[in-house]
Amino acid sequence: MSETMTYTVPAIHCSHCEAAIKREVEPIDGVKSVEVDLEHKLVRISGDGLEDPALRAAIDEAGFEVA
Ligand SMILES: [Cu+2]
Repeated sequence: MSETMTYTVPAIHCSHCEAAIKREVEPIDGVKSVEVDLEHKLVRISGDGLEDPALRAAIDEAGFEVA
């Protein structure tokens, strides 16, 4: 079953931020798509069997804090 998790990441502001987050999050098991909304500072992750701690850790690994 597919699900979507949305995180608010206030510090994202440009395509480099977007690329950094995608680079860390996309390889995670079950992740099918990562959408970064720079205007609203949101990261939407869709996939199967997503685990919140792993996604948060990946965003952190990219250098960003989840609000
Ligand atoms: Cu940036």
